[in-house]
Amino acid sequence: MTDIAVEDIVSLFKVHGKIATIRPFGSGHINDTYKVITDTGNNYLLQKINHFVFKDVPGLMNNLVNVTRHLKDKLKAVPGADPEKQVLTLIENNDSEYFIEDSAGSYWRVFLFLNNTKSYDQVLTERQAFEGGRAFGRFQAMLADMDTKLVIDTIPNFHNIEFRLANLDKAIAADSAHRLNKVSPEIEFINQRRQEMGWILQLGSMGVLSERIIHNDTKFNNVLLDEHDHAQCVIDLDTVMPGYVAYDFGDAIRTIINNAPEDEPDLNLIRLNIPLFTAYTKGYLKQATKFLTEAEVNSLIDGVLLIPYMQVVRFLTDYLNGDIYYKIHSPWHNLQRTQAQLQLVKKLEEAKETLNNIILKTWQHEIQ
Ligand code: ADP
Ligand code: GN1
Ligand code: MG
Repeated sequence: MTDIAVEDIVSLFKVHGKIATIRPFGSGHINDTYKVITDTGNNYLLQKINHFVFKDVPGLMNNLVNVTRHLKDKLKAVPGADPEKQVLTLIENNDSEYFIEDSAGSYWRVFLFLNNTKSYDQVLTERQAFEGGRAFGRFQAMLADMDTKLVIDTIPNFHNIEFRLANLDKAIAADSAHRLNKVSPEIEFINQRRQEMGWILQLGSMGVLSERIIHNDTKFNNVLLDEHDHAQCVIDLDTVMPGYVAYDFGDAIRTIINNAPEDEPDLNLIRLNIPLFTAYTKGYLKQATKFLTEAEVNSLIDGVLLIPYMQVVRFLTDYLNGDIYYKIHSPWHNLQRTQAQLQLVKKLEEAKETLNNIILKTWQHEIQ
């Protein structure tokens, strides 16, 4: 699609000012994102929603309307808070709805661009990690009393490891891209851990853990920091739906504790940064201790192992399926991601006890 066509799309929304430039933005694996700069200083974020991934776009957009409304209402009651800057704002289209479908069947939406913010694919400082923890902890806290009927499952079974493993098994059986012969060690690694990784689901079915509305995609680049590195706004709300809090904790830690990018090709560079882990945990528990049960606190460490493992399963499944889900930058990108996340699981397994002690010590400190 050319720039002209993207401009036409923007003109279907109630944006203020004349468009100066539109350029691709961000490093997400799912949606297509553009920054729209206008001559008024009001900038916008245009997104083409990946409707192969999000099959019920009206349902998804209804979630976003309900979640952002709930968050803004909460913040209105907090002295000094700024709901316009701290929560995503959807822009209406000319028919006062929040998305459009173009003639090619693609779906588009527009958010207010939050100026002077930054998102990081990798965490650089303890301050950033602490702020990320605070942001996601507060996010969960603010959604704790939201009526679950107001959000649909935008991707059913999203973090259900049994479902993800069953999908992998289907991909192995089909071997549609003829890549199975390249991935025996990875499959063996996954198989050795199938049972233990079902622990959170088991705790759920035993009634020890309950689902809450969580974010479900807490990688660090889904929180915007301001120019002073204070957390400003949690973004990428497409997967906000019921799940266990350990999933959000684990997904955030996956990106924070790793000194290397998610797809690092040199496995020797994948090392754990414990100070960043500690800082995130402090920020998170500062906000979340007030609503977490003891069982949930005890489950956080399981999320730290489970979510990178689930990424191994998901990236490998996509590799075997011929790269139909995630955006890729090379034909081996999904294999590279698989191997990097697998290495991270190995490192996390070695450090499991140390990490859990940090979680429990931080929690003890918070409940005193
Ligand atoms: P994806 O689902 O593809 O990850 P995101 O919604 O996370 O898409 O957006 C991609 C990137 O765009 C983010 O990582 C962030 O850098 C930036 N971004 C998203 N929303 C905003 C916003 N409202 N203001 C400023 N930057 C944003
Ligand atoms: C995708 O959209 P993005 O890039 O924030 C994926 C997440 C994965 C992540 C891995 C809807 O997130 O579940 O954890 O890639 N989102 C979806 O980087 O599948
Ligand atoms: Mg994102």
